[in-house]
Parts: sequence; structure tokens; C-alpha cells
Amino acid sequence: MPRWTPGHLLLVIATACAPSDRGAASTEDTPNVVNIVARGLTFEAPDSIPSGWTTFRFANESEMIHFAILERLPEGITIKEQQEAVAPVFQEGLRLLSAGQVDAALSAFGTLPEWFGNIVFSGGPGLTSPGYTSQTTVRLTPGRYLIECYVKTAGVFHSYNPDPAAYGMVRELIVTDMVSDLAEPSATVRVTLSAARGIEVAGDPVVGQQTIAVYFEDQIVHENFVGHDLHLARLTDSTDLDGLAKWMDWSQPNGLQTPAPVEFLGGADDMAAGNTEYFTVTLEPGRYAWISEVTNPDQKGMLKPFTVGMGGN
Ligand SMILES: [Cu+2]
Repeated sequence: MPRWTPGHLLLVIATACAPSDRGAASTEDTPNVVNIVARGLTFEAPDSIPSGWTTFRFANESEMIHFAILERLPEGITIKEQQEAVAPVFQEGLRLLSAGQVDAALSAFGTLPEWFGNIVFSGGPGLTSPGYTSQTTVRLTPGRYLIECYVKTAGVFHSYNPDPAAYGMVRELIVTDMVSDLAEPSATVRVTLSAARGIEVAGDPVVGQQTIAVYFEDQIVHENFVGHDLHLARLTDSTDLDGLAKWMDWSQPNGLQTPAPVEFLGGADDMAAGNTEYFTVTLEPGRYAWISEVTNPDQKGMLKPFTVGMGGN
């Protein structure tokens, strides 16, 4: 849990009491508790926030599953360049992959601008099902960020808009030099993510509010061109874990396509090695799984089912 000062507490109460359908850019936002609302294929969020530890509350008020990854853009690059030079390349690459033209797809990805490799993936709220609000705390350095969701609907990335005059599900966020006074949260459960050992969990998630520290021991580019991350899925008796594992890979025809096969409660989007972010969730008794949005997570130790009992521990 974050170590709130009384001032923070008042602001959080004010936030909690605000109607959930109000715009996220209204005065309910505090400098370090930032509301992002997904509505349709758009993000509502403030234009600028302080740097330092920041808690994002991500309310998905749309009918589709979304996430909200934060990407620090290279100097001089804006949402315009990203939308003109990156989003169409991924959409074309996906089209070619879907047509079985793997070599052509790789050639298409080869046309990504050089600066694409300098984007710093900086974590953020993970997969969040319609009607859910998830909470993720990250430490941000100053800069120009993109909030992005690249879930697919009918084979089209949310972050890509076929209308060249319009943007997809992306939003620019300026992180200023002013530093927030939010303290680093303290964790009830610790997860270490690594390419070598997958998802390793220390501590048992129990009923009630849990704050999971997610430490990125390393980071690699997986077969689907993204780094590993952590999402929380609620399982049912009929959940097909193999199907869920396949769904996590956007490069598969129905992969990462809304609707998801299970409900997702949020998580921690990918970030560079050596960093930690925090995912806060209130758990009820039931079956869950930690899972990464990568190709074949089940073969990489990145699909970990677990049970939360009635009485906790
Ligand atoms: Cu989306």
C-alpha cells in the first residue's frame, strides 16, 4: 500500500466519491493519483502530470478489453510521428502475418523508423476487462509519453486508425520536471519476471487488497516483438489454459483480440530491466492466473495459475 499522507487520503476519498463517468481530466485528479478512462477506442487522461511515483487508476468504461501502456518517446518525437510511422507498419505487418506472408511481414517491420528502438516502455495498467478499474503504480521520469492500447478488434489494432486523419487508441502525456511526493508503495506479494525463469512469485496472494511488486530482472524482445509483462486473469471452471496462452500473442489471428477468453483484472505492462512497478488489486476467493502478453507464455514459465482461498492464509 502507498504510504498516504492525510492530504493524499482526502484527495483519494474525493476521487473515490466522484461519479465514475466524469472525465478524467477534471479536478478530481491529484498530482500523483491519475485517472485514465477508456471509453470506446479513446483514452481520457490529463495532458500533463508530475514525475516520480504515480498511481494510475484505469477505468475501462468501454465494451472492449484494453490496457494502457506508457511509452516514453525519444526526444523530438510526438504522437503524430508515432501514428504516421509506427502504427501503420504494425497494422500492415499484422495483415501480412495473417495472410501467412511471414517474410513480407518481417520486411514491413524493417521499415520501422530508427527511433522506434529508442522508445522506453515504462509499464502501466495491464489488461483490464470492460467494467473494471485497475490500479498500477510506476515511477516516471520527465518526458513526452504515449499511452497506448494495441488490443485488436476484428484484426485492427486499437492504436491504429484506418482514417489517416484520425488517431487510434493513443494519447500523449507530458511528464514534467516537478516531482510528485507519492512514496514508493510497499508490497504484500513480490513477483520477479525474467526470460530465464518466467514468473516467480514470493508470498501468497490472499483475499482482500494486495499490492504486487513486479520486478523486471531482465527484458527481451519476444517473438511477438514485445517484452514480458504481467497480467492477472480470473479463471473459471471452463477456462481453457492453452487457449488463453494462445490469446496472449497478438501475432496470432485471434490473439489479443477483444473479447478476451477470460476476465482480466489489470497488471503491470512491460518496462526496462532493473525496474519495479506495483499492481494493486482486491482479490476474492477463486482461481486466477498470472500471465505475460508474449508468444507461448506457457512454455516460458509465464503462465502461473493459483488459488485464493476463502480464509486467506
Ligand atoms: Cu484497447
